[in-house]
Amino acid sequence: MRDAAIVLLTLNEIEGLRAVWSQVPVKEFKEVFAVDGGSTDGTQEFLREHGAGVVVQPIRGRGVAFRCAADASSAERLIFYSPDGNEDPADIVRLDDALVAGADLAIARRFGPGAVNEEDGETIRLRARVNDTLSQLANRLFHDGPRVYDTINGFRALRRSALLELDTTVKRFPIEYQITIRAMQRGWTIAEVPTREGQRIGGERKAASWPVGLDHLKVLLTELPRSRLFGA
Ligand SMILES: Nc1nc2c(ncn2[C@@H]2O[C@H](COP(=O)(O)OP(=O)(O)OP(=O)(O)O)[C@@H](O)[C@H]2O)c(=O)[nH]1
Ligand SMILES: [Mg+2]
Repeated sequence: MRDAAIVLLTLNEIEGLRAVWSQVPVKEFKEVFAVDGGSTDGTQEFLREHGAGVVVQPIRGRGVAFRCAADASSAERLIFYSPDGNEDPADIVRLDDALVAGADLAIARRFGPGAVNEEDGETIRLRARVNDTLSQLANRLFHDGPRVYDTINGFRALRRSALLELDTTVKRFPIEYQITIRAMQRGWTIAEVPTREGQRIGGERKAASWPVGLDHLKVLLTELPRSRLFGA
């Protein structure tokens, strides 16, 4: 049994959840619970029926959800998994293995050698370009180690104590970017696992592209005082 928790992040994901649940490796993990942003589509009921705990957030936002998870769990390691079809449940174990092997932060990367993201095959690939720009900036400004290809993906794992130590402030989507940048600032070991991103199954996207893109830039600016530009 792994001293780790699978943390499902859910906000009205009943269709995706039904599709992926049987592939989530629940038996191998000490804890499996969801942090839910206030679903009204049966997501919470499905989870409880299948033996998963449900922590309902006091206010919405993925950043808030990460903090709720750290407070609610007593496992050593946390693997964050969004059951909307984008993330391959087979990678849950791989991410935990990367932590056990010594990484401080493990990220499922949708870019770089051997990886596939949902825009591959399309011509414009706007989201991939924005992601690449954000990742290149983070690497140049904050990182000494090997290139991190996917600094913003939510499918990731870290020790609960590490998440608490990072003392994150972001309440909404760019929480992952802040976690990655703060890990880079501390010189932590970041491991990436190549993944195949699937298409969303049902439900609706919650991350509106432009506002979320700007929120990422705000995170970058907030973290800038601890960057190479200022001698860090
Ligand atoms: N707990 C919690 N989960 C959330 C919240 N907002 C979004 N999520 C979940 O976070 C995951 C990612 O959100 P998405 O809307 O799929 O964002 P995305 O993956 O960039 O968008 P798509 O590519 O369209 O799937 C999903 O499982 C959502 O249900 C929130 O406020 N609280
Ligand atoms: Mg998604």
